[in-house]
Amino acid sequence: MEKTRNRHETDTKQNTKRNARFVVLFFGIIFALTFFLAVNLNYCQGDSTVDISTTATVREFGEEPEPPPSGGGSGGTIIVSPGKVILKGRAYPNAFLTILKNGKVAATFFAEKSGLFEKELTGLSGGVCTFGIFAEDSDARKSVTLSFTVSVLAKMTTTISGIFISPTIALTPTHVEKGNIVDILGQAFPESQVNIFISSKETVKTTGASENGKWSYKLNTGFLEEAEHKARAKALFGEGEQSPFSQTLSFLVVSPGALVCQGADLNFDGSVNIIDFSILLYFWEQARPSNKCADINFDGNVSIIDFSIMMYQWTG
Ligand SMILES: [Ca+2]
Ligand SMILES: [Ca+2]
Repeated sequence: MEKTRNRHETDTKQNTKRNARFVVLFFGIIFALTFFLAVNLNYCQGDSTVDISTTATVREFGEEPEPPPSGGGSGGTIIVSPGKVILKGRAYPNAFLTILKNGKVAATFFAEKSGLFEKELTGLSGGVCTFGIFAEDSDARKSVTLSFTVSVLAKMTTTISGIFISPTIALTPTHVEKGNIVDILGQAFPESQVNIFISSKETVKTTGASENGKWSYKLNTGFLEEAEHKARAKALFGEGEQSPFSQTLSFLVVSPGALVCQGADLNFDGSVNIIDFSILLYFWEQARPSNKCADINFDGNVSIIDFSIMMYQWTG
């Protein structure tokens, strides 16, 4: 009986030892895998990286000294050496750039006159960070924000290069009679090619940015339907480098003469009243009415929408 109990205890001890060895081995493998991934993890991702050929490289600081311990740090505190991130790429001459780190402003600075920029962020604690960057041109127009997620490693320099800031864009006028010109303009990296994409009728127009980064295009609206259209641009430089799309702006093409209309005042007498209402009724539910002004919102039909605009502008 005693023997059996001893054997049982011996077995239990052996099992416990075996289990302990197994646990040590298991966590050893997990630790090794985690370390391996941490060292090799070096990637960029995020919505905006689809369109930019951004690359990230990581190197060790080398002989950089350890930072001094923070004031008052008690003994036994593990000092983690901060990491460093360098962002560089193309913007516009003297563009005002803002870098966001996890949604908060981390740095602001100006691009060079050449349009190139480079910014070093130091003292970053290790871990996965999402960086965003956008530019403001000399006329205070903003680019879209590019973002990328990178793994910042302690004592390492992560370089994110190949950032190509999207062009800025503006257009005027936003209401244009068919056949008239819409001026589309903005800034991009100097001497890059600028492709302007017009929709809903998918069309690409090409122009070039000058030495000072400015670009413009006079779009003749003769080929567009009388409707709302959108314009956005992207810059191309060198061999295949291209920026993401700019912001998207819209403009309305209306029929020739329609812009002389005075809203719901269909007879131009300065009031919106029963006379205008009777004109509206005359053209009620007509598509492209001969009196263009009766289609108050220029959507191609005289409908309840025009009536509601008239009620809103009603002066009596
Ligand atoms: Ca009137
Ligand atoms: Ca209408």
